[in-house]
Amino acid sequence: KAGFSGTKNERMFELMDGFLKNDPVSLQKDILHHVEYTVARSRFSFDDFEAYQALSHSVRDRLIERWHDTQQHFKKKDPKRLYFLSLEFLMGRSLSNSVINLGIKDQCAEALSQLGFEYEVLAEQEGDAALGNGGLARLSACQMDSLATLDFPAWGYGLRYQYGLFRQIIIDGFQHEQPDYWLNFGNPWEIERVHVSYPVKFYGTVKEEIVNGKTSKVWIPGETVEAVAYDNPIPGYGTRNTINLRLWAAKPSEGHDIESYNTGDYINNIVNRQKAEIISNVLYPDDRSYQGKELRLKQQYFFVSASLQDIIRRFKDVHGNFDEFPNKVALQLNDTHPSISVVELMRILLDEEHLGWKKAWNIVRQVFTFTTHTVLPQALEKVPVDLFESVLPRHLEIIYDINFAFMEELKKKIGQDYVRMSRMSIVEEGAVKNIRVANLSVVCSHTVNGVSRAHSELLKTRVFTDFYELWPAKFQYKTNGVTQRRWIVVSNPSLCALISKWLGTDSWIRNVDYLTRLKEHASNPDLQHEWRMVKKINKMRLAEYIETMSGVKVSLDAMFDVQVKRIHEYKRQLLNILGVIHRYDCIKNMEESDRRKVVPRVCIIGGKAPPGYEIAKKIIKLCHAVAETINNDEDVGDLLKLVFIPDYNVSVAELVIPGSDLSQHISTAGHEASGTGSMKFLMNGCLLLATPDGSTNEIIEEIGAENMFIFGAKINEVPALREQESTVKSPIQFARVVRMVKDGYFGYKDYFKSLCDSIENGKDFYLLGSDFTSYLEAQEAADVAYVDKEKWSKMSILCTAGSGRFSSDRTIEDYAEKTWGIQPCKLPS
Ligand code: Z2T
Repeated sequence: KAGFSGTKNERMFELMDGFLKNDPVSLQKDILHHVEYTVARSRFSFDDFEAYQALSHSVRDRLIERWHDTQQHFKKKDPKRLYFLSLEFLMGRSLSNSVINLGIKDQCAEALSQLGFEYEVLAEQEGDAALGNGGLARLSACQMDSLATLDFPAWGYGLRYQYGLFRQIIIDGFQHEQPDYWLNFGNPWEIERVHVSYPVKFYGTVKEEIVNGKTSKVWIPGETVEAVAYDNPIPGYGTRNTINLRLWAAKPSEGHDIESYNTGDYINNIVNRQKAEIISNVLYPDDRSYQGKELRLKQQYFFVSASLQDIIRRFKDVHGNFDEFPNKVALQLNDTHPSISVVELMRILLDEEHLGWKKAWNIVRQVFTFTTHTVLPQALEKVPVDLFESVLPRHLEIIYDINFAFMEELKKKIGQDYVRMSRMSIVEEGAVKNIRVANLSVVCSHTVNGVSRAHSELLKTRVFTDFYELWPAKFQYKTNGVTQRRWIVVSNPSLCALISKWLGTDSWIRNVDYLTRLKEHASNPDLQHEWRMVKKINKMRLAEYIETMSGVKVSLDAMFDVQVKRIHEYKRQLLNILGVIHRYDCIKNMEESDRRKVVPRVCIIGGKAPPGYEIAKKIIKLCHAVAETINNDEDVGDLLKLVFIPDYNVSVAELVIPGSDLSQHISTAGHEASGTGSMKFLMNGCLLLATPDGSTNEIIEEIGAENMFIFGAKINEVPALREQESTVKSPIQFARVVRMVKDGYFGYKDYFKSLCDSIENGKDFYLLGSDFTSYLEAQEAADVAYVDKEKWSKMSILCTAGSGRFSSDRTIEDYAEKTWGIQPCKLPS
């Protein structure tokens, strides 16, 4: 007998002796406990991976404690909550991030070293959670970190893909795609909630029914799939607040078609039902082209439907009707991908809650906020009406009703301007009728955000001009930011320590404004010296990695010049490669004696091409072909190297960015909505070589153009340049390097023909030719600056010092105040 006679809760409190402790001995006990009972290995024999698992479970336990307290606290306070809906989250590794945010890294390292393990080695055992493509998805991850750190009552919702973004392998210089089996070795960072699940309906028909004397629509589905929740705790830094990222997985649904089991074909029935899981199988890897695929639409609706059911259940636990809904719920649409949720919420309010149209519509328009991430027309989702009708018949009806109401409203404001009305319509008429998802999102959201000032201008003047004229106040922007926790503290511990030492505080990790105080020391020779030492350490790490990955030995004295991001024509990796060819050509044609004056360079390119994007794949092959020639040319030696880093992802970025001297962000002006890579490089003291696109102009304002290498046409010059493009001859050096590729100097002459054609006079849509001369000038300016070590160090320090505005903390504070209307809800410590 336990010898206790109180209530159940009293007994619980008595048994609980506080939270898990974070001293090394307690951590060791926990690790060994998990080795034995979770990993089920003997404590006398477990390897690095098993140690990683045991450590992760120990860290996870601490996350769960905080998660419980945070959710309990939110429930008690019932604040307005933000629900962040995104089809993509690029979380990367969780262990390294969690130990930093929990503040237990040193304790973990000490605990492990006595057990014969090295923390850094274990952290590298973890594979990336790559449930996203690129900038948009990593932005979601950075924003979740800021939401947690700033104590906002927020939840993220997304899809738990069985396979994340494909793995890129390079064979003979060509990209091949392989599935990302990220769940095969288990995932200690998620908590499966077998009891949190909702049915999601597809297909079928719509019927009318009389309910309480009113006609009501009833959707009779043709298929039902179950959505099961997986919770991923997101810890804040320097706070106990730990928020939730809830990802949905598709499972066959039980009980909905008992009938089909009685047909006798038991085996086939099971096999068919298993197909439900396809919905959450795989992430679409084409980061900005939408071909109206049925599976994609089903993915979108699946996660939206489950999330809204979850959100409404939580709301109804506390509230008896929907009057308070807009005061308690903010729904953030991360691009158009989750936009079907506006229609789904309408459907729930109309068909299930039986609210009148006016009341429902009024609620919907108060809760949604929409952020768009692009200006590229091919990225604007359009869903064929036929597809919609088959998959979501009731939703199509509602879209028509929404559009009707919108058109009536429009007529009142602008009169009978049918041309303009047809431009603004949610339904696109034509040979194939389409739903314009972007228009739907703009009409139904109370705020439309761009991701940089320049992007917002383009939205107003080019993409949503008609809407801007109608509702100018709806259009805002929140310049993107990245989290300094992951991009300095986790990925660059040496720089982190150096910054804190010189500022005399580590407050900048929570309040990035402190970073500006580095400016006062930018010319201090001692700081400059230590700054260079840190860079050297990071360059050594990177050089080692390059050697193991590509076999190329690189000199640490060379300037590491890096372009890492998804491969796209508009991002102009081709411009970079042609610049490298030019540099190579110059070195080849130089007198021996002049070669001594050349500033040595290691040019590094990395990124994945969308699997179906042929030109992008050719750019990767060209990079390898050029590298092959240059790296094996004895005339060149250490003066120039070109390396391609395969399978670029978040954890590779954590290694590459701190080790770079210079980074390139060279999109044709007017194409990169914001760009966030540049901000990570900036934080790590890497100088930027960039076009005045996306967020770059705002970066110039913080850092000063004199501390950057800016070149190329401006956004407003691009349209005219494009017009003239066929009549203006491209510069002679440009023609020369293109000729070299065309003539087969790097082999694969026929294969590269179409690539060369794509930048030929008259077809050079992204204006490589027109920007080439100023690109080379900017590169030369970088060479000159690099030789002057003191000057370069000062510029580098000023980059970090001025990077504070590009913290996602600033972005999130801004969203919270101006778009979502939410307040912090901090756990008492
Ligand atoms: C993406 O990563 C971005 C835009 C997209 O438009 C799609 C994807 Cl997958 C639909 C990027 C932008 O290209 C980049 O400029 C921006 O910084 C990033 O989103 C985050 O806003």
